[in-house]
Amino acid sequence: MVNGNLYAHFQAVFQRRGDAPALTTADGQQLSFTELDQLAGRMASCLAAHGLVCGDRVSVQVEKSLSALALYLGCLRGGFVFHPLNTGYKEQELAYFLTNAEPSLMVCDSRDLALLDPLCAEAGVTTLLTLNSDGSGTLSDQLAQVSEPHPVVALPGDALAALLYSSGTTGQPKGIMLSHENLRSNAASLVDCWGFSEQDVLLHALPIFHVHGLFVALGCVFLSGASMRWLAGFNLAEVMTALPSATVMMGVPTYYTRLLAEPSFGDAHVANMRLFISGSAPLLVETFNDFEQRTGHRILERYGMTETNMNTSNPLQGERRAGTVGLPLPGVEVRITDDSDQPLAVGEIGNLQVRGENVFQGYWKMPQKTAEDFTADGFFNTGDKGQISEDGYVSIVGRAKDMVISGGLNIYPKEIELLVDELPGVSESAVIGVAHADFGEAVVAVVVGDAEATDEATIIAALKQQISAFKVPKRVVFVDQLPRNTMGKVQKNLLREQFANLVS
Ligand code: MLC
Ligand code: AMP
Repeated sequence: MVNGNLYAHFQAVFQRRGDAPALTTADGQQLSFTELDQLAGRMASCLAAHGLVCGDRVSVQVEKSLSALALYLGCLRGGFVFHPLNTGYKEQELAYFLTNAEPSLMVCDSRDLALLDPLCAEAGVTTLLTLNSDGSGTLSDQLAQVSEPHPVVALPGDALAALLYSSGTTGQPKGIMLSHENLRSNAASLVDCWGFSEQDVLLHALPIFHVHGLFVALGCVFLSGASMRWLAGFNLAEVMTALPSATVMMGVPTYYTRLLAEPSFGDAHVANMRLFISGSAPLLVETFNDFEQRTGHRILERYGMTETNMNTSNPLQGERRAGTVGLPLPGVEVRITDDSDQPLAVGEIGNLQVRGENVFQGYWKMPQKTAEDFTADGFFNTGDKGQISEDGYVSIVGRAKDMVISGGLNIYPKEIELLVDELPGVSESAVIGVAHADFGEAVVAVVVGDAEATDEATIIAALKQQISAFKVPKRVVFVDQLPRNTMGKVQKNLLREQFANLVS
């Protein structure tokens, strides 16, 4: 029987590629495929030594590094469920994730130990280890003592590989259960569709706590045997230095607008590139056009989400149509329906639903919520509003869910409104997204309150204490009252129009 463990598929490629370089960092460190395989094996042994068994969660909030990558691979290899956390998350956010995911082990940066120690105790997490971006920490100390690689655990394909959280328009964040086969099948499709090969060098500047950098990027390279230029984050100077030695880049639209904003970016940087891929947020037609004009490359836009991995992609060969997210990937069914889940005619706008091996296993400990988001015939309702053209190209035209995407990160207004409403001097608030030249959308809080008792800076400072910086409104504006419809619902579209030019 074929081992359904995603790592077994990666390992077959690692063994084939042997001593070839798997990745090179900005400061010139290199790791071969064999070394990466050995590191993952020792990492899995190190985790198992803490008594972890298959299916146990490992929560990870660390900066991107080679060791962090090995931690992900070690979890897959040992059959432990990888639970990555955005490095920006603060106490309140972390407390919820740890209590809900119930990990057996957590890995954090040493600087956050004082914060995480009590949170782990509260959540019943028995082991807390540290891993710093320079490779130091208690996890690394223990790793240095391990010589025996852990075997690649045999698993069925539907075994859980990762747990990633997504907030919602109401209620608490939901844990999205992704299986080894969800990840493998989707990455295998992408390797095919995007033509990945051993000759490719992917510029990897994305964080590895979200689907894009973790499953899309790493899945494509590890299933194809491509190598990587491994950057700790999107630093414009480092990206420009690394680009000439890369053949493929993946990024959120902000990466492309930042490159375009740099006058010296041009032909010399893209001499070896064969493909620029964008996703996680809408790519403006203007960015697509400007990028083509500057570099001659038509950015390939694709569409996905945490629950489904990737659903559609513009073609490698064939027309990459600006403003669309392309065609359904092989094995992924995409349809547009009305609110009763009835398919709509070609060209009509409705709910975008998907079905296929890419779609997740359900929400962690929320069977009711899972049932609500699937139709009777097994389609997942994405919460995106879409349209499909006569020739099959999908466009995302809006969102049924109240969500802002800023620099490729999702922010749910409800979460911010609940916090703002609690602040002194605030009666009520509405949080919206408005156009932002760098982040695509920026979060703005529209507040009704006592301008004598509070002000913009006070509200922003208070929120910075409580939530990740990326969720904090870039601006807070005061109004006498919020516009409401006859049902009493705040008309956010009017606020978005009124404040459209507030930050751009
Ligand atoms: C950082 N800040 C942000 C932000 N990122 N604010 C809003 N939106 C963001 N995305 C905050 C910082 O904390 C800081 O706040 C201030 O804004 C300025 O920061 P910066 O130095 O300009 O930010 P930087 O570190 O350069 O990060 C920007 C970024 C990063 C765009 C490079 O956010 C990023 O890498 N985004 C990619 C996210 C991603 O991987 N998404 C994929 C999700 S998967 P202060 O207060 O400290 O000054 C998914 C599925 C799919 O969606 O389809 O792929
Ligand atoms: P996440 O919950 O972080 O996985 O975000 C997924 C959401 O990002 C999707 O439901 C879409 O709303 C949005 N998204 C991802 N890719 C694109 C894209 N290419 N164009 C428009 N929206 C996108």
